[in-house]
Amino acid sequence: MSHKAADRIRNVALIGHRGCGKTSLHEAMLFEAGASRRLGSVADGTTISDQEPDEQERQMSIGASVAGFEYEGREINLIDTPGEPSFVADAAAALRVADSAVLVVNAVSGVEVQTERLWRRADAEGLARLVFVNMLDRERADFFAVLDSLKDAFGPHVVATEIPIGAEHEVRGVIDLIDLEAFAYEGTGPGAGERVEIPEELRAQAEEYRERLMDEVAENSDELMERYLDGEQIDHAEIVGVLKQGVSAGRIFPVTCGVATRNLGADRLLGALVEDLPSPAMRGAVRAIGAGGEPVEVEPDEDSPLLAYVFKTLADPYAGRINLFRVYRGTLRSDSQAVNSTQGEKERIGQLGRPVGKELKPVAELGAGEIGAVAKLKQTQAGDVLSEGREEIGFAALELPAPVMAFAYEPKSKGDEDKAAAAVRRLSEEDPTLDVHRDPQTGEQILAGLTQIHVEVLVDRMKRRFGAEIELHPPRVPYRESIRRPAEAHARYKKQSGGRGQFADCKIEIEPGEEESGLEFINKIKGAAIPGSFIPAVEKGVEEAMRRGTVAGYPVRDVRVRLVDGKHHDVDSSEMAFKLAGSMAFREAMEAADPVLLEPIVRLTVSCPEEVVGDVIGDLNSRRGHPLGMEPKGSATEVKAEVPMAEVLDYAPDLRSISGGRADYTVEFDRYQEVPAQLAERVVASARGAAEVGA
Ligand SMILES: Nc1nc2c(ncn2[C@@H]2O[C@H](COP(=O)(O)OP(=O)(O)OP(=O)(O)O)[C@@H](O)[C@H]2O)c(=O)[nH]1
Ligand SMILES: [Mg+2]
Repeated sequence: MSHKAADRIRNVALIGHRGCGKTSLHEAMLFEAGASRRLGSVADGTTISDQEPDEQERQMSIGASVAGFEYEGREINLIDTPGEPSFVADAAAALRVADSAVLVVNAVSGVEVQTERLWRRADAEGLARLVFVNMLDRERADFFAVLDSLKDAFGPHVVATEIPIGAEHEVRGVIDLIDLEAFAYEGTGPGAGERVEIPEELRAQAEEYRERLMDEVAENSDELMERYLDGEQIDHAEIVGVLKQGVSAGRIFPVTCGVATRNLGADRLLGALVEDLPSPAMRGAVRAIGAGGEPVEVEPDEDSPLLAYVFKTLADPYAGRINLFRVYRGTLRSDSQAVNSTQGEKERIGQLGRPVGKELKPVAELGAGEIGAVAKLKQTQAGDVLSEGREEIGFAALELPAPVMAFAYEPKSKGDEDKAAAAVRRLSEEDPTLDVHRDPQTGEQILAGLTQIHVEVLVDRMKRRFGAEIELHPPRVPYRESIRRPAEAHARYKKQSGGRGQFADCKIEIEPGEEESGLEFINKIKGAAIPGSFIPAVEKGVEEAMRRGTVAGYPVRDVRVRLVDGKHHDVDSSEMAFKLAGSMAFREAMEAADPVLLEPIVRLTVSCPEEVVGDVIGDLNSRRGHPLGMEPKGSATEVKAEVPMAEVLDYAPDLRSISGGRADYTVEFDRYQEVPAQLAERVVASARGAAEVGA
């Protein structure tokens, strides 16, 4: 097996709660490694990672950003990811193609909602992890309290490999616990860390924490454990060797620390990426899925047939579509051919590049373990597999929350429909959590995202990138109407205006039908009261009348209609006349059959921490919901309930505030149910109002 490149590579994702300093740390590491010449800042909008105008305006990362660079003879792909849950798709994609993750934590707030969720994702992908406690310079920063909260959240194998010197604005550097050496930082230039004496007052503490580290390391090697217990001196290389094995196997999670914006500690974190985190070769086979759904192991072998996974698609208005991918096996070359096995299409591969933020550095080839980009593929998009020949291998779909924040949209100016549709299509190529479709019930164009912020960003991007302006409004609730008891009606349509007249007469009986049956039309005419050729016209008339019910003008469903009698005229009867008579009869019968308004009921599944279950259920009750039950699901609790759709159109922001952002939900249509009388009055009044405005 050959791993020419795969030995040297580190694919590392920076993950963490919104605003913990990932982008700043990404910037500092690039600067420290010499991959950029200045230390950009989020506040000035000058970082390599957050290059999109909306990222700079909002001072937050929206998309994942890969920077490939050399450091100490290694090839590092450092992926900055968004912390905002609205953009979790990119964090999930980055964790899919990384071999390890650095979890960044704010030294003031410690473990937060998204910290835990992203940790679990990294765990599910089987990634090695380091923790970086950032913002040591902030007021009330407390490294040791955060260390405890990390242990509480992620278990006893979270262990400090460094501790800070000084605190809050007086933080000066760090003490390395492996070698018991201190480093002080002055200024923010590259290589700012300078070896100094361990401050006397910190010596005892440093030794105490070193012991904890050594206990943890020794647990990973019986041989080392013995010598350590015998009091033998163990050298750096040996400790690091065992530590790396433990880290790679997910048995140790080292905790480092620093101040990203002061470039304090970025150099040491780079060192830790190289020393403690696994290369693709060390990680070894990655799990994929075969044609029959069976697991397949993919070894990072450069000389085997190509297998690459596309993890992100960018819809650039100028450069067209750009795909970011990781090669898992074999080698992909510039100006070659590949097969998109997922879609069964051949693709011409043009110039390959290694991304550094928005720039692509051209390369001739990319081997197993490497991450790259390619522009202008015909079909390929995120989630697809590129291979040499056809391969029956895929990767599990990313687990992403459902887009539940739905709006109806239309272009701001009439005539811009095509432009808006094209923009929406392009954006949905790069965002698997965006759902756009036409609602068959209401006929509205629907755009659904994860949250309000998510949808705002999308609307903003449509305008900025594609010049398409749209307006949003809450989607209409697809109410329906039906009847509660049997009734009958007799209608006659008759016109005598000179020449040939119009005549049709029919008598119908109606009654509630089976659920989901729509219209069941039964012909009970005996003899030739109505000639057979006119019967379909009566049915058509009923059907047309059912499109707008008598309660509030919503479609009528689930009625059985029996045509029992009628009359015709040899000259004056026509299909048109029978259709009209059918409609008239239906409307009259419906009025007499105790008509009702129906509303869609959805099944809501909320996943939330146990502490907020009570509040979630209380809130659902106030929305006319019926809890169906709850059960533990992993570390969360799943609450299921039936709720009228009308009550959960604005559920996303409310659930967010009830749960402190720690809950998710999905909605699924269940059935139609009668609207309570009082509410029905309101719906009827507003439907009448709308009809008048429209008139
Ligand atoms: N004092 C201090 N401020 C920091 C530090 N690191 C980052 N910041 C500031 O904190 C804010 C958020 O930093 P970012 O680097 O954008 O955080 P992020 O984790 O990338 O945020 P998202 O992309 O939204 O998830 C910015 O204003 C930074 O300047 C630090 O170590 N100390
Ligand atoms: Mg960021």
